[in-house]
Amino acid sequence: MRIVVLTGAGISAESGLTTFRDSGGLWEGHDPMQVATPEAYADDPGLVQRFYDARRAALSRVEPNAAHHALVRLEDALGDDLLVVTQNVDDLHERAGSRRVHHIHGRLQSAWCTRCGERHEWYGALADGPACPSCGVADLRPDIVWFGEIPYGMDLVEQALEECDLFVSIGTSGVVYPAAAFVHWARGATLELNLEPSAGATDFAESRQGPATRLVPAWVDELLA
Ligand code: BV8
Repeated sequence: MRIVVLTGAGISAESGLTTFRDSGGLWEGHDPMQVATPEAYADDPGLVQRFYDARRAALSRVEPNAAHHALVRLEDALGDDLLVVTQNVDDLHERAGSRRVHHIHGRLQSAWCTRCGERHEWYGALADGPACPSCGVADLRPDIVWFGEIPYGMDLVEQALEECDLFVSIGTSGVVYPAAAFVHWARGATLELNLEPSAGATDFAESRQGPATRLVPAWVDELLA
């Protein structure tokens, strides 16, 4: 049984990381649509760097939840037949123990040098303009896919969706593309697990509502029974 799971901010909500849309559209006081863009970074790099520095710092204050752990149990059973594709830029899947996670929108804990192109694991702040460990130039940006930028590894994801027996979407509002289109690319059965029906709920063969910490463990138990 080959499964592709897509996760969004909703899977991290019960760990204490606010989602994009449940926080009334503002986030750390900013509208993600206004801050998560190359234009915003060009216009006011300090503001954008501080926005991401705050979110990177918040990671050390939260823990994975039962939904993240349930996906690890599923991976222990399925191995490489499970691919977790996440829109999230946090590290909760990895800290729960997931080994095969693909971040299509980048990661808070990666810094990308716009001068030499190298990427570096990064846990501290970037707003104070640290030098790139590779080229020494102070030109590191968050390694995040902003609106208008191309998500990472779309060909890998598209192939996995075309080959999978089941596509499960967890904790996403289904308004951001191309992730919101994955349900149409999926070959096999489709299931949505979300607090409330997403924008694309009717595109799924089945859609269940409830908190991820209840729905995901129950779904994994059902699958592994
Ligand atoms: C691209 C990183 C070309 C930043 C993010 C007009 C129409 C359609 C599309 C477009 C358009 N104009 C422009 C576009 C394209 C644009 C887009 O889709 N815009 C939308 C907003 C209209 N997309 C892009 O620009 C993308 N790039 O298209 O390039 C291309 C395409 C294909 C191939 C080649 C080239 C790049 C988009 C990436 C932007 N970066 N993140 C950062 O994190 O700061 S997006 C960001 O928001 C997240 O990463 C996530 O992907 C997205 C949506 O967030 P969600 O994860 O869904 O979270 P949200 O708050 O929205 O929803 C939470 C859900 O959880 C809710 O449904 C809630 O009910 C549920 N929930 C809450 N609590 C719980 C829960 N569920 C379960 N349990 C709970 N406890």
